[in-house]
Amino acid sequence: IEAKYTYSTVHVCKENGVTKVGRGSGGLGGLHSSLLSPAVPSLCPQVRPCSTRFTFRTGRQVPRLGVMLVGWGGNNGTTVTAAVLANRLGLSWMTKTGRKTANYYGSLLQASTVCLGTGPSGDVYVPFRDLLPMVHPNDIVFDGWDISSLNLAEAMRRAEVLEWPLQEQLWPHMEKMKPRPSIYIPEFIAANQEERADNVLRGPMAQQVEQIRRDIRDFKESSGVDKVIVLWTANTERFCDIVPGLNDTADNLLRAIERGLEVSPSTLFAVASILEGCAYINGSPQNTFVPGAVELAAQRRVFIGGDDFKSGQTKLKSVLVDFLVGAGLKTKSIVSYNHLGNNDGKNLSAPQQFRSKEISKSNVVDDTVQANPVLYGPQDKPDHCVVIKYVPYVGDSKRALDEYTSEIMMGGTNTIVIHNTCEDSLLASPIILDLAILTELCQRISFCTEADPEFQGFHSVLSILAFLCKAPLVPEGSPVVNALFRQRSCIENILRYPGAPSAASPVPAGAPTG
Ligand code: NAI
Ligand code: DG6
Repeated sequence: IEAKYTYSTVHVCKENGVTKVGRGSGGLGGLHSSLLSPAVPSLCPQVRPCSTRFTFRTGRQVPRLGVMLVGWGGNNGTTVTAAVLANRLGLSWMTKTGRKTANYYGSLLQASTVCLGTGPSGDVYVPFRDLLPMVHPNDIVFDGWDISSLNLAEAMRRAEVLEWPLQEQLWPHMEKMKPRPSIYIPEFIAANQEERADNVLRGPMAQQVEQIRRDIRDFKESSGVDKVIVLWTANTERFCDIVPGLNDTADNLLRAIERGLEVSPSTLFAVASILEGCAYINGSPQNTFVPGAVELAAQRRVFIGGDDFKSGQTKLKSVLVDFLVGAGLKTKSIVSYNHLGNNDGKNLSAPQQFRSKEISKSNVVDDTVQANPVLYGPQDKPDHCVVIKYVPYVGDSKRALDEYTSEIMMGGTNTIVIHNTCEDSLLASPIILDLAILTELCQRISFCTEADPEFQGFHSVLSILAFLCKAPLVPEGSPVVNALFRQRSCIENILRYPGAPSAASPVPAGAPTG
């Protein structure tokens, strides 16, 4: 599909002498700065509308997609696998409130719509999934690794997420699935995880990475999938230090692996995936993407994305603070309290792993606050406190309590309190599917501009995934956008314009382009 699109922006030349690329009207959202020209020095303040003519090409051939999950035997890993199977098999099951049927609620691509335009009878909405040819989640083939050896049926029961009548129907399908042995370096996750680590690789670090690469190739061959995407949904790790000579460049990182120096399992998986040419997504908060891993992905032109699924409390925060500050109210304090009783909560009860999550949950309002110098001075930002407590009894049913206090007119205050309860893994699972499907689609999109007529793919750091991530990874020098609806516009526009047929290449009748 070939489509032309004119992206309109406003270049603002500030008095400090730096011209910044402004926001486009209905443009490419958070992706704009990775696609367009960098800052240009200038002396006089001026505002200048500009436009760039893009030509997008999207391959129509939807591949058979394989997704390998690191942490396959965890709550998210088992739940997403079970959900896809249940949808594929068209399962339904009884609960005390009636019969439930498998669905993909919570998936941006499968369960939300886009306004395509206006027709004779008003606005026309289409599902996101119909904008461009993309993988259907029912067709995804799963595989993966876990440090715990339980088969997926046993692991699903351990997770205590799905209703028992559904588990019974899924059991014969899931018990055949067994996680591959994984890389386990105990110091990166909580000590309380050791008891489940009975399925681990041994030997020198470089050999373990080689084994992961062999696993990827083996899965591809044995399952017959065309493409593999690897996604980390294993335990939250502690942050690792960025050390010159160790992980600051691709070469140094590869050398560190050869020498068995300090490299986290999530980074080792990233390196193995990139070397196999497979996109790698990090669903947890830790800094998997050390500079050496980012450089390696750029060198190999492999997509990477992350960090940390944006599922519940943070998703709401990235809407609410955008609303409050956008409405001219000065949010002064945000207190976010969580308690949960699943294995994620158990792992996060250790201080270093909690710290990783605290960082990714806390930075989510920074850009919104910085964007409003009327309310906030350069050093001024809301107090932001994040608490997570482990309460085994509540299992995967996470409770999140939030208090937002804002200064309103003439010294008044406004306090909003929110109580949010739901199964954490049922929020994360559709996000996992969207991350994989969007990433695969991006692998089939290329673009050029009049100034740069050679077709190229998106930047290897896939910032279009920001909607789905708490701490979006963006190309160096690009602004981080946390506000949820700006992030959604980015995806919408990226999908809308490459799918719009141009006069030069009309879409054949019946082509699934929307
Ligand atoms: P979980 O603890 O149930 O699952 C993690 C799995 O990873 C476990 O089965 C564990 O044995 C395995 N594991 C640990 N280290 C491993 C390694 N090196 N290699 C392979 N497997 C390994 O946790 P859950 O609830 O599935 O969450 C997974 C991750 O996703 C966590 O980091 C969590 O913070 C993150 N996350 C979860 C969200 C949610 O809504 N459920 C939202 C945002 C992030
Ligand atoms: C405690 O908050 C556990 C965490 O893993 C979160 O449940 C998870 O990161 C989801 O967080 P949020 O803020 O998107 O609901």
